[in-house]
Amino acid sequence: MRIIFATHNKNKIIEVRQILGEVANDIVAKSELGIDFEPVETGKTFADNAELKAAGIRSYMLAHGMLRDDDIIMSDDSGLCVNYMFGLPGIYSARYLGEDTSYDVKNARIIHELRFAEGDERAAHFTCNICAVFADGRVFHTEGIFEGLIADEPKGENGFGYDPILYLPELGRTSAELTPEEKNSMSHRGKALRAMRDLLKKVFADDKKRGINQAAFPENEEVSGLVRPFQTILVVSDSHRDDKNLKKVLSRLGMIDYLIHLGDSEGTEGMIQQYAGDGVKCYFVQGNNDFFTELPRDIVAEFGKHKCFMTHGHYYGVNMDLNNLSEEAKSRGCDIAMFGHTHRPFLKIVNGVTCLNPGSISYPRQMDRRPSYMVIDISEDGEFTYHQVYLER
Ligand code: ITT
Repeated sequence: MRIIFATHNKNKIIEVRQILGEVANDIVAKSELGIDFEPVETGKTFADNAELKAAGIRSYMLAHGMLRDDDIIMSDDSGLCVNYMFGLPGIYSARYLGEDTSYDVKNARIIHELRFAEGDERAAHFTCNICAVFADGRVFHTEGIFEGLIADEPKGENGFGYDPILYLPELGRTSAELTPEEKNSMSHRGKALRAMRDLLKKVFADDKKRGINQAAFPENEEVSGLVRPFQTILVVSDSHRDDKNLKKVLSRLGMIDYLIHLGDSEGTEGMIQQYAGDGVKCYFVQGNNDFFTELPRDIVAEFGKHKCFMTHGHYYGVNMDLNNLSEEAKSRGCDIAMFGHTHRPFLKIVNGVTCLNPGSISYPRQMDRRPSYMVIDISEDGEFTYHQVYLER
C-alpha cells in the first residue's frame, strides 16, 4: 500500500512517516511522484479543504494513469482559530494578511487584536483535519485539536507559523518552546495522524475480512493485534424517517457501544435501536419534526472524561449562532455540546465548549451535499478522538 501525502511542508512528511509508518511501508510526498497540481482551497471548513486537495490529486493521478489500486491519497488542512476573532484566521491561516507576510507580522497583529482580551477570552486552538481518499473513491476524515491561549508576546524558536503565540498554560510555555517530540505528542496534527492510523487499521481489517484491497494490508500484521478503542460512539442526526444510510453505516462500523441520535428521527427510534442491536445503548432527543413524541428535549450524559449535552438545537437558535447552546451546556457542567438541526457537519470550540454536529445522515445541506456522521473513539483514559465521516452521494 502506498500513501501519497499532499504537502509541500517537509516537517509534515517526517511526522507522517513516523506515525503512519506502522500501517504503510511506502509514504511519499506528491512532489516525489512529480505531481504538479495545486488544488484551489475554496472550501468553507478544514475538512472541505483537506478533501479538495486529496480528491483533486486522486483525479489528477487517475487522469494521468498514475493511480494504483492500493493507493491512498492523503492531505491535511490546518490553522489557528482564535475565539476572540470569531475563529479567524482559521482556514485562512496561511493567507492571513497575505501569503507572503511574515509570521512575525501575523503574530504581532493577532496579539494586537486581543489587546483588550483577558483570561479565557484569549482561548485559541490549532485544528488539523486529515482526509484519506482511497483509490476506490472511499473518503475518511479525522480531526485533532491543540488548545491554548494567545500569548501576550511571541516566544520560542521551534516549530513554525503561529507556534510562538499559542501559550499552553499547564506547561507555562508556548508551542514554539516545545521540543518537536513534545509538540507531536500533543499537537493537533499528531492527534489527527494517530486517529487516522487507528482508523486505517480498522478499515484494513474490515477489508481483509471481506476479501478486498488485500494489498493495502502490510505483511505480517495480525488482525487480532489491532487496536480497538476502549469504546466507540456513533453520532448521527436528522435521518427524517430515511434510515438506509444509517443501516449502511452501522454494518460498516461493526461493533459500537453507544448511538446518539440528535433529533428528527421521526418515529423510527425503535427500528434504529433494532438495527444497532441490543448491546448498544441508544440516546434519542426530540427534533422540531418529532411531533407527538415523548423523547426528551435534552439529555446530559457522561462518557469517558467528558460530560455531554445533547439536544437538537432549535430551542437554542443554532441556525443563528452557538452562544445559547454553549452557555446552556456550560450551565449544566458539560464540556461538549452535541446538536443537529442545521444538517451541516461542525466541530469547533465555542465559549470553551466543544460544539459538534455530525451533519445529516440522510439529507445533507453543506456545500458538497454528502450524508455525514461522526464517530467518537473513547480511549481507555477517557479521551475523545473525533472522526467526521462522509458517505458518497
Ligand atoms: P501544505 O498546505 O503544503 O501542507 P502549509 O504549511 O501551508 O503546507 P496548512 O495549509 O495545513 O499547511 O497550514 C496552514 C497554516 O496554519 C500554516 O501555514 C500555519 O500558519 C498554520 N499552522 C498549521 N499548523 C501549525 C502548527 O503546527 N504550528 C504553527 N502554525 C500552524
